[in-house]
This record gives sequence, structure tokens and C-alpha cells, in this order.
Amino acid sequence: MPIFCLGPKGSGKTHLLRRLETSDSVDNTTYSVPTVGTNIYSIQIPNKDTNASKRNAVKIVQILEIGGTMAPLWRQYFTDVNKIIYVVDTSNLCQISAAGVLLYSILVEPRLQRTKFLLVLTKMDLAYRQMRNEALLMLQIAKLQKEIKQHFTVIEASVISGMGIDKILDWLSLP
Ligand SMILES: Nc1nc2c(ncn2[C@@H]2O[C@H](COP(=O)(O)OP(=O)(O)OP(=O)(O)O)[C@@H](O)[C@H]2O)c(=O)[nH]1
Ligand SMILES: [Mg+2]
Repeated sequence: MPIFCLGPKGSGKTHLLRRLETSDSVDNTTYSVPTVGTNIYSIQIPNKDTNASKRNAVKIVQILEIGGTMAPLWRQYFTDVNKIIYVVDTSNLCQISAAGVLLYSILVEPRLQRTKFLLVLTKMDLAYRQMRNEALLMLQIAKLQKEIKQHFTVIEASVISGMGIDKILDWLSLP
């Protein structure tokens, strides 16, 4: 089963996945069109299994982006999901509350109680420190982490500066 990448439209999913797929193909002139339907990405990550031979030094994980416009249909894909990456645009505080509501609606989904979640606060190159704190407050992350059953990680990122990319690859390499 692929890993899912979800988040509101325009939050930065396609850009992030392209950056993870081909490390330096994204800069501030790169443009992506809104994803209508789904996109699949094959991402190479270092294989941390100590028993892996040199030939298997990298492993490939598949990530399925479901476009933000498809949010009402996300639930139809939820069977057997091991990991979900949820992408939020930190520079757009107007969108944060709606992003939070969408996130809660998937966290309470009975079929996702064993799923591991990664919250990516992206576009950090456009956000100043106070905005990042504001975003975490508006999403009520501290409260959320105490209340939910799922394993929940938060990483700040930017596809332009490369911030957080290595941490995301590390998270992907975990089982
Ligand atoms: N400055 C900056 N801009 C970004 C970053 N990531 C994405 N963007 C911009 O945000 C726009 C939308 O990003 P996408 O990756 O297409 O958004 P999406 O989440 O895939 O949107 P949907 O497919 O509609 O759900 C892009 O055209 C980029 O210009 C980032 O880290 N920094
Ligand atoms: Mg997209």
C-alpha cells in the first residue's frame, strides 16, 4: 500500500513530493498545476536495514498524492494505510483553520487509528517565526498530540531552501 499525501489545495504537496523524488528539481521558478485526481511518486530513501546488502542500499517508497480538490473523497481511499503525510501551508494563516478541520476529520477516522502521521508545515521560507508559532497554536498541536492514539510527528519544511527534507526522508525510512 502506498503512503498517502493529503492536505488542502495549494498547500504544497506536489512541490514537496517532486523535491523528494528528484532532490534539486524545484526552485522558486518551478510551477505546478493543481492536482486533479491523484499523482503517484516513487521516492528513493537510504535503506537503514542493517541486513541489507550493498546492492539494496536504497529502497523505493511510493507516495500517492490526492489533490486538495478531492478532499470530500479522501475517505474512499482509506483502507490499510500505514502512513499519511499531511501538508499545511505555514505562510497562509487564513487557510490554517480549514486545514486543521480537515486534519481532525481524518484523525478520528476509525480505519486510521493505527496509521502514522507526519504533519509537514511547509513554505517555511515565506513564513516568519511568529507565523510558525501561530500555525501550531491554531492547529492546537500540543493538545492534539496528547489526545490522539496515532504516532504523530511534526516537521517544518521548505522546498525552496531544502529545510526539513532530510528529516522527511528519515521519517519515510522508518517502518
Ligand atoms: N515559497 C514556496 N512556495 C511553495 C512551496 N511549496 C509550494 N509552493 C508554491 O505553492 C504552489 C502550490 O503548490 P502545489 O505543490 O501545487 O500544491 P498542492 O498541495 O499539490 O495543491 P493541489 O494539487 O491543488 O492539492 C506552487 O505553485 C508553488 O509556487 C515552498 O516550500 N515555498
Ligand atoms: Mg498537487
